[in-house]
Amino acid sequence: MGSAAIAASSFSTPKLHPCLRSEKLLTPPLSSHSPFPRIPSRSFKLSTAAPPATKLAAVSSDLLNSSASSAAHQNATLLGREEGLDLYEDMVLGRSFEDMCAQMYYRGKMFGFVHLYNGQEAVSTGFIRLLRRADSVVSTYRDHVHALSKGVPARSVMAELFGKATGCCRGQGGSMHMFSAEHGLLGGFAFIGEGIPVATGAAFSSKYRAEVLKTLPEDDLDVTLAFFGDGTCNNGQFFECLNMAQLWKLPIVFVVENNLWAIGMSHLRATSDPEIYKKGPAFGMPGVHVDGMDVLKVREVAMEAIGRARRGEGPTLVECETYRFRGHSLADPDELRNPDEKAHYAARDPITALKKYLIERNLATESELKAIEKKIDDVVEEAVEFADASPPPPRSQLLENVFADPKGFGIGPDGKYRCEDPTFTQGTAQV
Ligand SMILES: Cc1ncc(C[n+]2csc(CCOP(=O)(O)OP(=O)(O)O)c2C)c(N)n1
Ligand SMILES: [Mg+2]
Repeated sequence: MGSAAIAASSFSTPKLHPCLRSEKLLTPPLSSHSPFPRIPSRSFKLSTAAPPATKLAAVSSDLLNSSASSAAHQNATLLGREEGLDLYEDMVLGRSFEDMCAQMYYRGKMFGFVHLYNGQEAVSTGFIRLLRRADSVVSTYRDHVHALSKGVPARSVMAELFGKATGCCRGQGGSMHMFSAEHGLLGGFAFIGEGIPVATGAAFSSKYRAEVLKTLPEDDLDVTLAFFGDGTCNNGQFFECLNMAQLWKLPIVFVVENNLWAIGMSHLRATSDPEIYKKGPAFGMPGVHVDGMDVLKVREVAMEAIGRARRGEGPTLVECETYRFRGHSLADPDELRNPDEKAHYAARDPITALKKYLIERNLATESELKAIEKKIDDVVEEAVEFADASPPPPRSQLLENVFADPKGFGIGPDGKYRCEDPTFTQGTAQV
C-alpha cells in the first residue's frame, strides 16, 4: 500500500498549502440551535434541552492574526515561565525520543513500521499538556509522542517499541498501538480513522457519567482529544463522528494534524476542499485553523476548545497546519516531497521558535534550556537501556487477550482445545 500510494503521487509536484496564512476561525451558521434540539426515545437524558446560545470558539481571530508574521505568539502574558519550560521540555522529549527511535530501528531493535512525529511536536504539546490525568487521548499510528505528552514514561514507550514485556502494552502492541489506561491513552490505531469513533465513545462516556450517573459535574467534564491526519478526513468515520459529537454535544476536540501529505498523496490532490476546518460548521460546531508549527498559537486555540468541551458546550474541529520532517515511516526514503517545501517548513521548526521566544522574553536563559536538553538526553538514553535490558514477553502471553474462540486451532483427541495443551505455547504441539 505504502509503495503504491507513493508511486501514484509522483504525477504532480506539490504546491504549498493555501492555508499558509494567518489563522482562521469559522463559526457555525446555526448560532443558537442545534438542528436536532430534542433527542426522542432515549432511555436517559442526553442534551434533551435546547442548547444554550452557542458560544462559538472564543478564540479571537484578531488576536491570532496580530501575530501572523511572528514565529512564536505575541501574547506573552498567557505564558508563565513554568509553563514555557514545560512546553519546551515536552517538545524536546518528543523530538529526541523520535530521533533515538530512528537509530534503534536501523539497528534492528524495532520491528514492523515505525512512523515518527518530528516536526509536529507543537500540536501534541500544545494540546495534551493542557489535559488532566482523567482526560483521554486517542491517536493514530504516529503515536509515540502523544503517549509521552500524556505522561506515559519514555521507558515504557521505548520498551513497547522493542517488543519487550515491560512495554506499556507488554510488548504486544508495538509502535502503532500504544495504550495506557492509567494515563488515559486510549490507543494508537493503525487503520486510519479507527480511533475517531473510539474517541467519540470516550467523550460519550464522560457525558453519560455526568448526566446519567451523576458522577461528574456537568460543567466540568472529562475531555477527549482525537488526533488524526489530513488524509483521514476523507474517511467516512470522520463525518459520522462529527455528526454524533455535535448532536450530543460531546466533550471532544477533533484535532487534525494537517501535514499536507497522506503517505505520498498530496492533500491538495486528494481533497475537494482542502480547508478542513470548514467542515466543522457544516455540522454546527466551530472550526478553527491554526499554525501548527507554533506551540503557543496551538496552545491558545487548544485552551478554548478544551474549555468549551469541559464546560459541556460541545465539540470543536481544529485544523493544525503542520509538517513532518521525516518520511511517512522509517521505510519511506522521502524522495517525493519538494525540497523547497521541506525547507520552508524546516525553517519554521517549532522547537527553535519556542526557544527563541523564551529567551527573547526572558522566560528562560540559554543555559537553562541546555540543561533541559541534557536532562532529556539522559531520559531517552535510560529508556533505551531499560528497553534493551528488559525481557521479551513469555510465550504464555501469546494467547492472552485473544478474544475470539480459538477453535480455529482445533480440538485435540482429548476433547480439549489444542491451545490448552501446554506444549502449544511452546510451539511443539501437533496442530
Ligand atoms: C483504513 C485505512 N486505509 C488505508 C490505510 C493505509 N494508510 C496508512 S497511513 C495512510 C495515510 C494517512 O495520512 P494522514 O491521515 O494524513 O496521516 P499522516 O500519516 O500524514 O500522519 C494510509 C492511507 C490505513 N492505514 N487504514
Ligand atoms: Mg497527513
